[in-house]
Amino acid sequence: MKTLNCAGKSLTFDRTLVMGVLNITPDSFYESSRYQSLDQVLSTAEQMVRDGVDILDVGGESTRPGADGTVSSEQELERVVPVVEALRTNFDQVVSVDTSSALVISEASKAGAGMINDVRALLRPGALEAAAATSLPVVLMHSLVEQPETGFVPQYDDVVSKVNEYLLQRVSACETAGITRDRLILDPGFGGGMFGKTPAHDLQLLKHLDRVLALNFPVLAGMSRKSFIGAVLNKPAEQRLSASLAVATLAARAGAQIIRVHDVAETVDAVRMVDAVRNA
Ligand code: PT1
Repeated sequence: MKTLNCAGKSLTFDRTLVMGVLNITPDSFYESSRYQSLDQVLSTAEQMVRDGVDILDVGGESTRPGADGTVSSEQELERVVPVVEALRTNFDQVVSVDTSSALVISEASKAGAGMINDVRALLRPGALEAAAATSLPVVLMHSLVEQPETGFVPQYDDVVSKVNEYLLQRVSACETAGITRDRLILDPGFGGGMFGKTPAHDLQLLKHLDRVLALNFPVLAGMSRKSFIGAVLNKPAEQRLSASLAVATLAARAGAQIIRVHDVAETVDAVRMVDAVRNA
């Protein structure tokens, strides 16, 4: 059974793991996941822990559709580091840091983070080297956020092939930089235009998640309340919980090892049932 060493805490993939989203941005796409004070973040984290969360994912830069991505590394650092320290002190769960910044990677690691989660797959200057120096596990996500025209949606011949090709290129870059394969988790990057896909692409990626899993790395799926659900149901983010549980269930059933969500209690129940059926 594969186990990851996350700064002294271990994560074992013997059941589906749930990652809880802790936004410390004032402008997250899902209003009730926006936090301001450290106290608010800690009380949300405490509830997630009671609800069975495995990983607490701290993000200080919003990648939501329409957010202005102009948060400086210093500003991000100011938001993220105190939260990482407080979570590490108060809880046993692995703390993951959702960042693309080399500076934030280094400082969050010093503050006790156990995992790096980068929607830009360590493409920003210095990020590969900073991550290599930490010895932490890294989530590499597919997106086109570093392309010159963000928001441009490509016509994929086969979106799954393109995503897999990109992820394997980033795996190679990591290996060259000294990040061994056993530290890597792959994520196809559900998220519509923000991550270079249409809702149809997101649906194809979920339908064919087995092909991403066939690359033989642990897979993380982050679909909670995202716009492709809205595109199918024509409902706002506030009314996408049931559908988020449906897609989390499908991803867990396909074998995704980590599900990234806002609604921990409900998702833990859903994936526990998937695991129970798998083990029956
Ligand atoms: C994700 C992810 C993430 N998503 C990982 N990290 C976000 N590893 C932040 C929408 O379409 O999937 N995997 N960090 C949040 N980004 C988005 C993108 C939120 C699109 C919402 C949408 O609504």
